[in-house]
Amino acid sequence: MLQLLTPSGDVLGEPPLSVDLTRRLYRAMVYVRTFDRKCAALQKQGRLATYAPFEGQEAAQVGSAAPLDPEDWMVASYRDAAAMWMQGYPWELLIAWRTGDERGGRPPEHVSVLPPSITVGGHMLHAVGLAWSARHFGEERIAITYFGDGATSEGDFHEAMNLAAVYGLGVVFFCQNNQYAISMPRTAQTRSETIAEKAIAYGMPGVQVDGNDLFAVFTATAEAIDRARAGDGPTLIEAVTYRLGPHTTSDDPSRYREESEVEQWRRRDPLERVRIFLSERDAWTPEWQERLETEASTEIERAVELAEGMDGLGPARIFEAMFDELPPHLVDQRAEALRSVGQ
Ligand SMILES: Cc1ncc(C[n+]2csc(CCOP(=O)(O)OP(=O)(O)O)c2C)c(N)n1
Repeated sequence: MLQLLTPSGDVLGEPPLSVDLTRRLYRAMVYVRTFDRKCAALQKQGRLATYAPFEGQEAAQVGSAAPLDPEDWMVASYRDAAAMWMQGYPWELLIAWRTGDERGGRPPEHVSVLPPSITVGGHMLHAVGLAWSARHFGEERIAITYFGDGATSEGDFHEAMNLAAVYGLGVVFFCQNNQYAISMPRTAQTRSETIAEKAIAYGMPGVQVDGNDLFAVFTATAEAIDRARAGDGPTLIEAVTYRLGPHTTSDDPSRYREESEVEQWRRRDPLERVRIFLSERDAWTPEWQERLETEASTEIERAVELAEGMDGLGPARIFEAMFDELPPHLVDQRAEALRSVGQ
């Protein structure tokens, strides 16, 4: 497993990133953690439908999205708001989507990110299609797709990996092995010793990295992106990490894992080791931390206001997208939905 920055903040070898870039990525990790905690709180207040937290996975998402070019495609899932934000998806749309507002699933024109997939694994094929299309149109852009350890059991994962390898497409398959697919532990998910080794069967490079290590994630992903852009085909990256929170806000993880395990992973906090690294180079102070947290909170609060301030669509909207002429049972359902809100 590739590790370049240990949990105690020691660098193994030369630091792959400048202090300045490390500071910028640390700032991004503080921002996404603020977003994550804010969303979990909003859900408790009934302001979000449900929420899938990513605390513990900040280095995996920020470190892998950082080396992308702005026009590179990103195809991710419900837990990947941090990576999506890094690639230009606005906070307010990430929030609106989580309130159940379909407009949150439509990124601005210039943002090369697909709406998040809830269907586990299905979206990896879309990334392959986008890379194929880029090749067809002679574009430089590559595609990265994010998925969990559980998604590797889906047929779609195998189809996507095989097609990308056979055609030598520019795809980075980025698996966040956060140890659980809801309550199913990684060890029960596959008999493979690692997820990275699955790459061998498809004839592509597979790399396992410490997913809580910003430097290792950045380095491995940057290499995979370079390879994809050079026309040398896809790569599978397994980022070994941990979901510190519940699967979603409606899950009780104490039913399937021990608190001691969570504590063990808290000691491998992806932000803490970068903080130590910066601190030892006089590039972090408590005042800067405080300022970052305040700025992040203000920015996210503003996004919440924007998301909540969007005009209400009303329940009739959900009946408008599919049919030109509604079938009779949906006419009845629409009437019932409108009655329920007094319209
Ligand atoms: C095709 C499909 N099957 C089942 C589900 C229900 N489901 C939602 S999340 C999840 C677990 C996914 O685990 P993993 O891929 O490891 O990602 P994580 O949630 O840990 O990020 C399941 C089974 C779904 N959304 N889609």
